[in-house]
Amino acid sequence: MIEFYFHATPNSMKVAVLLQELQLPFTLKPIDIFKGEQHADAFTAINPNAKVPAIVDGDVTVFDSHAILLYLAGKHRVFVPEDGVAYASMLSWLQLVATGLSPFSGQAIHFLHYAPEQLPYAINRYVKEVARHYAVLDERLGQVRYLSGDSYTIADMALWGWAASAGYVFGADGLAAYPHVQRFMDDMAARPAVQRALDMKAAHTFKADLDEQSRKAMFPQNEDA
Ligand SMILES: N[C@@H](CCC(=O)N[C@@H](CS)C(=O)NCC(=O)O)C(=O)O
Repeated sequence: MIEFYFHATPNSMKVAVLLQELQLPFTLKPIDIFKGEQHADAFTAINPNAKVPAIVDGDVTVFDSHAILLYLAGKHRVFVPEDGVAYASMLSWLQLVATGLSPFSGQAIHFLHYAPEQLPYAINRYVKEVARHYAVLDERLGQVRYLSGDSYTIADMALWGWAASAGYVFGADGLAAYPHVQRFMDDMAARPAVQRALDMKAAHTFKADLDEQSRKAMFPQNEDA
């Protein structure tokens, strides 16, 4: 049975949706990154980069959310278009989320909510880059139902993971400036697998205080500053 190493974070939630869509049995292995559990030897043996998500599928270990999406969808031959043109499109959007939306959103949230001091330059840089990525995604989703065109793929699950947390970047306005992304999110919310993933998240309580223990665990580079 698949072991799913997870925290209630956008990158883990991408994988949670795929596992729920596949309806495969899996064992949930919560890793509380606020408590530093990502640095335990047992977990770094699975992901040497000490971050969630990761999975163990029999004798196969996969870490990094998009590697897991590609591995599971490829293995089960679903949520990946067979047509070459649509497949290339899916890869392009998947990677835009992997290398653009995901890290810029993560850094925007860091500088807005977690950094020990408010740095206007960093906040402006990252929030504007997140906004720019959403503008690109909004234009695309104004033309097609799903990122790769007509079919629902792992690229959509990847987008959902971060777009569900857009409020942490844009505040109360959320995705209001991106109506096509909002339409996409409404479609996603209607999927039973997405609701099951959200129920799974709600059923697990993780440490919430960003205290000294959490800062040391997640931002060890600040210890040297
Ligand atoms: N590129 C990785 C990023 C994973 C990542 O940043 N995970 C965060 C949670 S969303 C984490 O584990 N943070 C703990 C830490 O940095 O110590 C992926 O897509 O899986």
